Amino acid sequence: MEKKGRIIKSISGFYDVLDDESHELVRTRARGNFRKRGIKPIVGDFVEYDATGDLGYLLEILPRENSLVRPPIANIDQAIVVTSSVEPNFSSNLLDKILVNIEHNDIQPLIYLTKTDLLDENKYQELKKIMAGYHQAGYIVFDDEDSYGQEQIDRLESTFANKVTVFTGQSGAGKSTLLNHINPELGLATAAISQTLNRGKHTTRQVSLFEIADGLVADTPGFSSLELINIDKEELPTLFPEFVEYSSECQFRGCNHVNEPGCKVKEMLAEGKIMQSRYDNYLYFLNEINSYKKRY
Ligand SMILES: Nc1nc2c(ncn2[C@@H]2O[C@H](COP(=O)(O)OP(=O)(O)OP(=O)(O)O)[C@@H](O)[C@H]2O)c(=O)[nH]1
Ligand SMILES: [Mg+2]
Ligand SMILES: [Zn+2]
Repeated sequence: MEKKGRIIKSISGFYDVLDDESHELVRTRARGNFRKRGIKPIVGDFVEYDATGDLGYLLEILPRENSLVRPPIANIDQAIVVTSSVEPNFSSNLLDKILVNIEHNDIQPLIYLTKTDLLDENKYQELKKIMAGYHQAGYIVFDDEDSYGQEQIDRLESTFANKVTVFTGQSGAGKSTLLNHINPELGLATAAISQTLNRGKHTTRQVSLFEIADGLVADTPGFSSLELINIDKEELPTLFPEFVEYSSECQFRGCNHVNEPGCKVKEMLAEGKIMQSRYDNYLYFLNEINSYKKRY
């Protein structure tokens, strides 16, 4: 009998489907015809499946609204960008790159700062100023001095209802730790970062979705570095929300905000309304995109 549901876990060729109606978890396999058609089911996919025997079979993957490659997950509404203040050290370049990739996929990013307990008061205030810049740029920011204080956790959880939320960010940033604070029963594995490399140990190995606060939430494997995937130089300025806010007032339509006269974005930069670090990273990414072009 044909049923509908959503893949919430994928392990070595099996897909666990949460049934739309019964709300039960059904283990399924993909039929060979998926491979022939070049389709690989991923977590988050809405599917039609057949569940007559012990093991169900996926029949159809419904069209995806969006999908990420790293981690492989589909139909995502928002991403919590877990960002450590130290260990690994805060990098505005990496944060902006993550944000750009998320914006490119039409997913709403939220910034969550961790490990503030490892900062002295001056360093925390410095970072707090930077976070205020992100807030002004249009992002929702969680940057309390107590990274896992109940009030902030509650505020984060209140954004989950009726959405799929992914936790993303650098390995070792604290994604699994944050999820364990949200629900201690998850008991997700966490591990201290390598002190010699100042890098996480890639503790989380697979994507799975949990039902939390009336939504679905995914822990994902962290990364050490990131590329700008499928983003061209015309799209890049549209992935900085604060540039978009002013670009209609640039003298030239399609202004790249680099050398054009009458550029409102550069004017706002000069006035301190746009963060210098964001603009610098924008130029840096433009360069990077140009160098990809030469390589391929
Ligand atoms: N002092 C301190 N340590 C933290 C904080 N958050 C996380 N940690 C520690 O940082 C280390 C890495 O945390 P994880 O939760 O494993 O990081 P992750 O982002 O899930 O890493 P991957 O699974 O590798 O992507 C663990 O030892 C945590 O205990 C924090 O706010 N303060
Ligand atoms: Mg983890
Ligand atoms: Zn401009």
